[in-house]
Amino acid sequence: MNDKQLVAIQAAHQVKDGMTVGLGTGSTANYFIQELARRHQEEGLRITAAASSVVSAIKAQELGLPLVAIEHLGKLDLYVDGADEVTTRMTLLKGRGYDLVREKLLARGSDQFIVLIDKSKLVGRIGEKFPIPVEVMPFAWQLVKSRLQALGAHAELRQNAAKDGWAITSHGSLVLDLTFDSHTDDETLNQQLNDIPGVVEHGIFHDIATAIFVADNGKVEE
Ligand code: ABF
Repeated sequence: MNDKQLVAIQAAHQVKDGMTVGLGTGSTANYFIQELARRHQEEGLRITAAASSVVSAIKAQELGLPLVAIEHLGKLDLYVDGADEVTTRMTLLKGRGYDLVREKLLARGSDQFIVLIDKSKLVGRIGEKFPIPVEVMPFAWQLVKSRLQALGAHAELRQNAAKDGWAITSHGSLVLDLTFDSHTDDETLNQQLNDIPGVVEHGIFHDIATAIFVADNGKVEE
C-alpha cells in the first residue's frame, strides 16, 4: 500500500453513518472514494456524497456511491481532498487541476475538512513549489492581470494540455498562474486576491482545513 492510499483509508474511517460527504479530486481523493465505496458496500455505511469534479462524480457513480448535486446541499458534514502545498499554519495551495471553485465551495460548506498529503507537500510558504492558480472571468483577464502585476506577481495565462489554446475551466473561466520574485505573506495575498473584481476563485485555501493527515513512509500523522 502506498502513502496516498494509507492516508485515504484513514480518512475514510472518519466517516460516520448518515453523513453527507464531499469528495475531492485527484489521485489521493480517488483512493478515498474507493475506500468509502468499499465501506458503503461491505459494511452498509449509509452516506450521501457530493463530488468536486466531473471526474470524481463518475468514479463515485461507477463504484455505487449515492450522489447528490451540489445545488441541493445546504451544508456537508465532511469534505476530504488532497492538496499541492500545505504550510505549518494549515494554509493550502490547491486547484492545479482547475476545479478549485467547487473544491473551495465544498470545503467551506463543510463542518470538517480533512486534507490528505504526503510529507513532500509540506512547505514554508504557499507558492514555494507551484504557481498559484487564479480563475478569472474570461472578459476580465487583462484587468485582473494588471491588478496582479501591481501586487508584484508574474501572471501567465494557462495553456491547455495540447498547448494550442488557453485552458478553460468547467465553468468557462480562464486561469492565470502566479509566481512572485519575493516572498508574499500567504494571509495578505489571500485577502488581496479575494478583493480583486473579476476573480472567480483562487488556489489559496486559508483558514478552511480542520485536519491535515500527513503520510510519511507508511505512517500517518495528524
Ligand atoms: C486536487 O487534487 C487539487 O486541488 C490538487 O491540486 C490535487 C492534489 O492531487 P493529488 O492528490 O493527485 O496529489 O484536489
